[in-house]
Amino acid sequence: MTERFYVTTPIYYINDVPHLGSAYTTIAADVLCRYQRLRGREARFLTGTDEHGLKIQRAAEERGTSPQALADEMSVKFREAWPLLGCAPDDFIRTSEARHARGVQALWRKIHAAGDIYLGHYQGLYCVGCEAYYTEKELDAGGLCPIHGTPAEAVEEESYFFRLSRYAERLLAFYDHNPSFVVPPSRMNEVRSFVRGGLQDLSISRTTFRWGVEVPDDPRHVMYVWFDALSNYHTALQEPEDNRRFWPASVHLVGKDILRFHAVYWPAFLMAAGFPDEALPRQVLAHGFLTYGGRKMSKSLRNTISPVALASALSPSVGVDALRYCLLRSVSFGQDGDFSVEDLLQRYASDLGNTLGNLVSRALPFTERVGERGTLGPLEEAMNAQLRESARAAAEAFDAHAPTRALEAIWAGLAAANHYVDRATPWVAKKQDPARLDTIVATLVEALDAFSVMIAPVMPQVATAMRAQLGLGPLRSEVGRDQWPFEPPRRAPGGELRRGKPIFPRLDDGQRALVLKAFAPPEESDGAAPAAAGAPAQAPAREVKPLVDYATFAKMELRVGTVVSAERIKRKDRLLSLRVDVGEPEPRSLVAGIGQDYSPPELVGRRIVVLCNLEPRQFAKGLDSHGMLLAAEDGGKVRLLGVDGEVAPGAAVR
Ligand code: ME8
Repeated sequence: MTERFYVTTPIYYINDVPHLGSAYTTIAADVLCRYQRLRGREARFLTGTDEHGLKIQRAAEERGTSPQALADEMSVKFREAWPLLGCAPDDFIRTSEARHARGVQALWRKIHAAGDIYLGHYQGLYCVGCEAYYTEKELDAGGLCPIHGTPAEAVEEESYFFRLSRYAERLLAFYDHNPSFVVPPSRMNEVRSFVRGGLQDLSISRTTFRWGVEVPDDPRHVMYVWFDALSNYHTALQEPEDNRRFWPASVHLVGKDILRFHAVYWPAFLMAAGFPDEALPRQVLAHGFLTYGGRKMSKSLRNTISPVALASALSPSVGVDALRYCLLRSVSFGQDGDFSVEDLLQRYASDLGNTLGNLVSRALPFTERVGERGTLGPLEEAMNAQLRESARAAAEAFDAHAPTRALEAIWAGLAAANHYVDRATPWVAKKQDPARLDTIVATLVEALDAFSVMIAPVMPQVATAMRAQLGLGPLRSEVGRDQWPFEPPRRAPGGELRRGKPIFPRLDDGQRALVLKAFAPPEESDGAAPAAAGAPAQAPAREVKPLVDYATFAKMELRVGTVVSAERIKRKDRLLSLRVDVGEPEPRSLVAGIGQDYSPPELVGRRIVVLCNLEPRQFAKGLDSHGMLLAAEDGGKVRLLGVDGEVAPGAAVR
């Protein structure tokens, strides 16, 4: 039995919606998993959300909500986004789940029992954006975090420490025996020199906030969010059903920003917990950053675009697959690269429309059934030789987790197939030599069958559409059955062909202009500063929610309310406590996170819209909100929804 395959993505922070950067990693993981399944391997793909830590606790406070409520609301956006991008993870883990807490506490206990966790005192600098400790040396001038450009905070508290210093030698020996543990190789060198530079013990618990997994036997402490988060890759295999047969992970896909956590801390934690070297993850693949308009796309910088919105603007039928293709083809996987909508449109028209789509359209108009293949001539042999080479090179590249190279190999084959059509001239054979036409069409049909398999990991929907035109059913993977077309698959004569509409509908100039305008990168204000919370709205991380039926909408009780009183809540800048008349005998108490945009006096007497049947929520002891007012948010600014004209409090809003 061949080895199982287990691929993971980072579990994403939930301080914003999924964007093209997180989609990039998730799509790559999906592609590698689909490829392995086509090769007949039993494969598993894990993603999820990283929900604990100070960053999330603060984000919740700012929004006037609890961390758990924020986590519930945001995690679902990730869970729902991935299928909309053609990704089919087998499991989605949330670090706030009980199954995860059980797993991570068990891991902690093992390391503690081995003597590698001790209680001490931490004093140092911490970037909440990264959830990471920094030394002064690592920070930019002025004590600023090199990634977020914000000041690192001084932290001083009792803390449990992990004896990372004990693992430097074993890690270096492990890297020597497993030189492809980190790829690309340049990143392996970085990791090696970091470890050679000496490892300090790592603070792995905090006492100054509560939003985390409790440390076993010491509930004053919650675990450091990275200890908690990294463990997800193993805890997810334990429950609800036992999937530990997939361990160790074949490849952890990560952005280069979080390489150290995965290539140093994670294997060290596992070593301390008693995992032998053979049971450590096989590979950490650190890919580069996608930039957009020249700057890193990230939630904290807020210059992101919604991949779901972009794909559907490009084409409702094949936009998702086209985006998957373009993300993996345009930027060599592992390197940094700029994403541009121009490039997406260009590749849609040329690589997809003119090369792949056109080959399908050129092969199918001559007959409705596959004819006798007959004897292949030199043109067919040459094309098939290139096809075999493409299949070999693409498999080698996918096996090496190099999807860009795999696509290049497949497109070399497609170019050869188009060249073959030019030279074989089926339109001439149709008039002069029907037997020859049968040979040409059969050869092309077999080649297209092979291409449909090769593109399937990246473009699963296009593969199915192509196969339908070839009269073939969708691909179904099966453990133990290798379907990779190292040899062009044979097609029996008589098989039906069902020529359909072009797979990649052409976009006219107007459609192209619309996509370009809607997804133009934000203008640089001064050429240097990252776009902060108020970034221009041209490229919104617009979230696309699934449709709801009217009955679901009608369950919401929306009413007009008049603000009777408003006051600030001590030590919570953003929160205001309001009493609002919604047509009931007593005004309702509401808590709203609008304190930075409205002062209490300007609210009194204002007519607003209130969701009255939202479950009450407690913000602090004695501070409950019985409903929610509606407001629009744009670039970090909040504006209240109002009512036009005289409307009595309590009037229904529909
Ligand atoms: O770091 N280009 O979560 P995160 C390419 N919770 N990839 C990008 C990207 C960009 N511009 N922006 C984000 C965390 N990514 C932790 C991980 S794992 C145990 C805990 C991708 O939401 C890339 O994979 O900040 C990066 O590593 C990840 O999103 C960071 O996601």
